[in-house]
Amino acid sequence: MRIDILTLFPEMFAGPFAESIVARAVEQEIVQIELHNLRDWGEGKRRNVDDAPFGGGAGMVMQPEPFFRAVESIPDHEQARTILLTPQGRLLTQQIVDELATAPHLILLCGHYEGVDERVREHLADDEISIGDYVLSGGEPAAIVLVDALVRRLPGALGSETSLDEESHTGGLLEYPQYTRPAEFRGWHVPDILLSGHHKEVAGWRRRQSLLRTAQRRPDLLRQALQDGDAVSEEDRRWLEEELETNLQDQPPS
Ligand code: 6GU
Repeated sequence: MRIDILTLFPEMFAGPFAESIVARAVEQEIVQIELHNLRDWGEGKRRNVDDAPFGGGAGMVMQPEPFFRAVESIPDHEQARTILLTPQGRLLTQQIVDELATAPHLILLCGHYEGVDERVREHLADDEISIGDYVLSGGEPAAIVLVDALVRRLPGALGSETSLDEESHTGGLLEYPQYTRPAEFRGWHVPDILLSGHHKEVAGWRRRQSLLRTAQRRPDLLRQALQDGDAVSEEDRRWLEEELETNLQDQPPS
């Protein structure tokens, strides 16, 4: 996969892309990441990239020209999927990540200041993504999040491919709790079942923990997983129903 990133602040990406999974994927040529400084495509001697909003108001708006010129400088940009990072975009989910991870070429447009001229959204971007319902100072941290989530879905990017299947959100449920040595830490014990060596029972416990956690913390995700059908088995469903009923009975009357 190739990812081109258009930004006024290319240096914001240096740290995050120099470490861990993303750095290794770049080294192994699983992903090619190209940063483009929008300032290089600014107009005039001052390389202007922003101006006051028409109609008045506070702050500056990023002009369309640098975005268009930068995109048009990218080889085969016509075949790429161009994504504007904006708090007005569709909310990023694992499903969207997995879908985007199949694209051979993405172009990420990072806005800043009060916003980006609407013509970028209308005539340059194919898609708009937000990473959550809060406001960032610019699209850069969102692009870093998106690249990280994408790269770890590319074949070969993770050490052991099996670790993908059991992650939180893959399969629509949160992950079960994990423990490592020591078996007792400051008086807190690891659940006995995990030390038992009974693989089938460990798997069953983990599945139930995963269901229970999702029910308690993210009922919205559980509802979706139950609707999706194949994410939750009939056995899971029966167990969870019984468990939640028992838990409700355990609550003191209010
Ligand atoms: Cl993509 N950009 C900005 N500026 N703020 C955000 C965001 C993006 N996603 C969530 N908040």
